[in-house]
Amino acid sequence: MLKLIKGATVYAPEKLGVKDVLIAADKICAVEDHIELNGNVEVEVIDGTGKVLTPGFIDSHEHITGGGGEGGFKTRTPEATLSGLTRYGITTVVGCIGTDGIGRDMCALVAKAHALEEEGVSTYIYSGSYQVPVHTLTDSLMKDIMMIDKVIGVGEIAMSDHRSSQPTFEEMARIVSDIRVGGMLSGKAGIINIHLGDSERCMDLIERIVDETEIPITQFLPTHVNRNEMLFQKSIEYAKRGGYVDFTGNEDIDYWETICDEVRVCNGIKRMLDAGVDSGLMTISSDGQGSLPIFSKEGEYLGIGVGKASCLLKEVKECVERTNIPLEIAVKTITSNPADALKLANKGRIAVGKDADFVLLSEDLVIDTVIAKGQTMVVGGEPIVWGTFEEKK
Ligand code: FWO
Ligand code: ZN
Repeated sequence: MLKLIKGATVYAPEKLGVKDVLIAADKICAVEDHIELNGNVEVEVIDGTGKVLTPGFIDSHEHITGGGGEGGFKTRTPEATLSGLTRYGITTVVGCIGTDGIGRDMCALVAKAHALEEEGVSTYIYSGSYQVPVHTLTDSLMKDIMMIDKVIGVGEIAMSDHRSSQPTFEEMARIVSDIRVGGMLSGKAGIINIHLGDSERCMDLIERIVDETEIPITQFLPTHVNRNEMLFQKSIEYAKRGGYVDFTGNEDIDYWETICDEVRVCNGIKRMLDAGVDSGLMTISSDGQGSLPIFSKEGEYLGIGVGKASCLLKEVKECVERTNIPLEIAVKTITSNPADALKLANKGRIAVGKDADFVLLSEDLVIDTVIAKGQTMVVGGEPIVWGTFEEKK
């Protein structure tokens, strides 16, 4: 029940230097220069010498029940698996529903979130899908967030997209106020995760709500801000006002850069830092198991891919290696920043009392060990704990 990670360079995410970290059950109970136990209690020692230790990664936007469908039923994407999260360092995931708010429903989302929690990672969900009115589980959005423990917000609500419900200002203002107050009453973030599409309306509706109502800008978590240059430029100004902005990682940006003007995450984060955006406002999510459909300018379906959870670490690595962003800044985007935005008090940091979620990596950021809620899930980069029906490969 005791684990001692010795001698790793700890990024909490701020760089603490070489530390020993003691874990008791599922909690961090000490972070010191040296920890010696007197030998009369059993402890598993993990050698972190020469390695980097970070908090477990938080993926704030993943289609854990599967997504897709934009090309018809055969383009429904597969659901997430335990090892498909843990092998990429993800120990906390927020599940959402996207375009298909009928074939994917809230009961399945709650059930899948419980399944992954039982298998060993920490899970939360957004109520709803692209659609407005929101497809809730109970008869109201406030009731969903107040009465369903795993619900921490609403999303992904689509706007500025030919697949959205074309929500009005009034509809959006009501959704945000309901989720905010429902969150307040249940001690949760009450965040609205907004899907931004490719249209030139960008985040206009969000800015109108911030400007014309009492809703604070921190109530919003707009995602896909790097999906095109026009939207990205608007999101820099938005972030400078103090709003959170979520980048969608891309495992194959070298290809996507040839077919659209998606902004490579490491370049986008560098541009925002250079523009004076607070490094605590930027998050990266994977859109894992979500579809990556391609449409013509006329909105005609051309083809489809699937988002990959592996992109989180890949994008952080690119930040460090391609745009020289210090690791303690880059790793905030998938640890303390989403934890703060989503008000996950026990997540996102290596500190006494926090959940024992860790990623131990080589100095060139290749995953060695992943620990979730104090349980070792990955060793030597390979899962040792598998989902119920996963093929052990
Ligand atoms: C993005 C999720 C998109 C689903 O625009 O929103 O479709 O329901 O599974 N994915 N529609 C992907 C871009 C950011 C590249 C989703 C997807
Ligand atoms: Zn989306």
